[in-house]
Amino acid sequence: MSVDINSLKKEFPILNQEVYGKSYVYLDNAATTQKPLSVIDELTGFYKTYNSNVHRGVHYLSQKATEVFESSRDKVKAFINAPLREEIIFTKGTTDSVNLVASSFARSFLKEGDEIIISAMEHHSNMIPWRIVAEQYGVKLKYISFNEDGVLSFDQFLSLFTDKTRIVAVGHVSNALGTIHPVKEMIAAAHKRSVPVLIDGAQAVPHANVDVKDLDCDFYCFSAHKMYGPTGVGVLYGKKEWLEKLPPYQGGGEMINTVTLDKVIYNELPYKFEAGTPNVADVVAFGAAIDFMKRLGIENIAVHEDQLLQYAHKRLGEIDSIRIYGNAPDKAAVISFLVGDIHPYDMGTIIDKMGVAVRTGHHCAEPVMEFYNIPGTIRASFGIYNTTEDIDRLVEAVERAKQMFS
Ligand code: C6P
Repeated sequence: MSVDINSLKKEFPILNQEVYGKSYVYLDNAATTQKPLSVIDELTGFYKTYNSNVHRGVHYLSQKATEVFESSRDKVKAFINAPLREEIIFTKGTTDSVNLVASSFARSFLKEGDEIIISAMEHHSNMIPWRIVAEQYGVKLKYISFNEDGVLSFDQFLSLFTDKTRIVAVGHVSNALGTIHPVKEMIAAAHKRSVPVLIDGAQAVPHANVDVKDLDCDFYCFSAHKMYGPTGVGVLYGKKEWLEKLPPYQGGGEMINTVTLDKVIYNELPYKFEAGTPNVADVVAFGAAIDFMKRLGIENIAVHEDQLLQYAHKRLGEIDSIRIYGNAPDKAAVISFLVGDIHPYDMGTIIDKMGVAVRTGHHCAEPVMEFYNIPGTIRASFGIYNTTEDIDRLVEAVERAKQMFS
């Protein structure tokens, strides 16, 4: 690729420190990515020069804050090729976006005996909100199953539809196994049966070109902090026709047009779903994160991460007694594994002492671990600043930990 990774790394202050006296290898990007200086500077710049509330003031700072805040919305719209800017709702993150849809959709469109389809591989954020509304409204949740390689069964998915199916909610990329699901085909199949689809794109938008118009999804959710942006900001993309039909999620300032003691008229989109003072500073910094990703080019990011993934599969695959979980033909930048009978927490702790950060545990996808009958995995996940040398350091650390346990 055209980007020089070693000079790119210099843009990330956190990666240029030593941990336990060793240069730091950060391989926990699926949990959150590190932030480049351009994002950090945008965030501090907001507080230093134009901190103000948005959409409320006629004064200079409020106008300026509103302008930059709204320009982030335009950047998000362009980044995912959404048809309309009012289809971009700022939320706290993917979890908040899914909860918004589940709660509002249920209030208007679900009744006892209805059915919802999700997959058994979902992150808890795209499972528990649906379980809550299922319990509340007497709705049945049906699960798309998957095989040993971590591939969803398309035929079984199709067999789950009945005339009671009201919505499908599925991840674009599994955070636990890295599988890229065929969401475009799944959306087309659901639409053929007049069923809307929500996609949890938390692990897709950071790694590949996502075009919501081309996918034709009804809702798409993601988080800024996995895209080199700040925590506390996420996006709900929703088709205008759906967002107009859904009732507001939360009540408060900004989401109303007129209030009298007898009557409330809600605000137009997207503000109907943005009650209260939004996270102005982080939305502004999110705009800088999108600029950063666009500067590198999402295709370049995807190619680089795919090379890292292939290299990691090859190098880790050479380790005796390793088991890799998630061997789908289409995978994103995640590799989950266990070595012998070493508990993932033990392995993760030792690897950490060697200056390599990975995630261990169930990755908020406990049913996936239940399927494989394991307590959890060690998960390495890659970002644009990782190199094959980082993977060599991981392999070396795993080998040493293995020796310590033998
Ligand atoms: N996964 C991981 O280490 P929030 O926390 O709202 O930004 O994102 C939740 C979420 C939803 N869907 C998927 C597929 C995800 O991977 C995540 C976050 C992190 O895998 C933290 S558990």
